[in-house]
Amino acid sequence: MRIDILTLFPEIALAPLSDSIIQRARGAGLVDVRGHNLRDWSEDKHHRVDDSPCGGGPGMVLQPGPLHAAIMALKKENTRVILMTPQGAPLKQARVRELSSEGHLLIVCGHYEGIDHRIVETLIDEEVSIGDYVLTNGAIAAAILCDAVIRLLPGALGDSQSAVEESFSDPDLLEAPCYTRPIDFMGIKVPDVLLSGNHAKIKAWRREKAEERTRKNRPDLSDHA
Ligand code: 6GU
Repeated sequence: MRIDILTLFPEIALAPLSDSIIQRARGAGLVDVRGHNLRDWSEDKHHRVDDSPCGGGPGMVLQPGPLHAAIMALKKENTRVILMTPQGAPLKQARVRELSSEGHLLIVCGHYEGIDHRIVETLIDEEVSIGDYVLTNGAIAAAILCDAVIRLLPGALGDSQSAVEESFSDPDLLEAPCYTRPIDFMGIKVPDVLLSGNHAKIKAWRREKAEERTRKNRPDLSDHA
């Protein structure tokens, strides 16, 4: 897979992808990730890429010229062009899984108030948000999307089971609590059932705890009452 990230802050987007599991996946050649600075496509002598919003209001808007030139230079025949924006569709694991089988992603990062909408209409395939809160910088959101996609590439995870098992799990149910040694930590014991060796009982216990946790932390997910 190839991923290009177009942003005013390539180093912010790439920093979280330069260590640990993701760096290992990059080193193994599973993915080629590159950052590009939008300012490199500015025709302005001060490398300007933004201007004030038409109709008034606060903040600045990324101008269409540099974005158009950059996207046209970076996109190929098979490219999926994604805009990171809090106005996008909320990212879900199912979509991450679909994106992980694309050949080429071009991730465009919004900044300030957003990007000129003529670019959204003509060159962007989909707008993606990583959640209902506002970040200063779409490059942070781009790094998160990349991490989620790259860990699903075959061979990225050390224990290849992790991604497989997860892909069969219920998207409307959180995972059960987990424990490890020591069995007694500061007087708090690991639940006996997990030490019982009774796999049917363990499975039932995990289901019950998963539903309990989902009710508490994600009442918006389907009803586990
Ligand atoms: Cl994709 N960008 C920014 N700037 N803020 C966000 C976001 C994206 N998703 C949620 N908040």
